[in-house]
Amino acid sequence: MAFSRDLDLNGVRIIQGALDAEAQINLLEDIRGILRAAPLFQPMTPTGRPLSVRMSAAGEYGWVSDRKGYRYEPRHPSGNPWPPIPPSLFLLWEKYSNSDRKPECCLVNWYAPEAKMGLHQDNDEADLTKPVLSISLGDEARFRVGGQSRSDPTRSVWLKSGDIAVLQGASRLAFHGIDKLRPNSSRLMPNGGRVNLTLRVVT
Ligand code: MD6
Ligand code: FE
Repeated sequence: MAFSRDLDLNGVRIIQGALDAEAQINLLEDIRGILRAAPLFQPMTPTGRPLSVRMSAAGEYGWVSDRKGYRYEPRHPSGNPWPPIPPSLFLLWEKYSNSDRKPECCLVNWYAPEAKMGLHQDNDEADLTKPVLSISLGDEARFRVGGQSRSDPTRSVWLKSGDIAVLQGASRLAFHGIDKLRPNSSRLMPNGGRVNLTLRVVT
């Protein structure tokens, strides 16, 4: 907390060092709790290709992708409701989101060392004036941000464990993605990899 630093990447606010080592360890325990109730699954594009990240969620809604398309669902593919969003994450939302509404989804993205995420916009939510807050844990990842058109120029930054990014205002609809991970760059998780959490207002 003491040595955080703010950065602007094409309108995305990046708070480097938002979570200290202890907060990261505690948050990882919270995530393990979520994944016990709602195990990671492998999303598919509507054309049937697997995404390289594995996903789960907490909250009233989780984001899923399969042959039927991309959407929010009130249940895990198992049929069970998603577990609740842990209190620690509501606190981070209050601190960094400047939003009068609470998040209804905490999407959990798990990256194996070779996983990445192509440039995309997050626009499946009903109210695009509400921010999306993203928290990174584990191995460093190169995060790329452009503008509201796919062809707009992009800039990138390496997100480290404990960094937070906030897509808000004009950057809420910015194209963004993860180019690649830097393997073995964090000792938070024994076998490496990366977890990204995104908190969203869905309805
Ligand atoms: C990631 N992040 O950091 C991918 N989406 O693994 C996202 O796709 C993202 O960082 C919406 C808002 C913030 C994000
Ligand atoms: Fe996204």
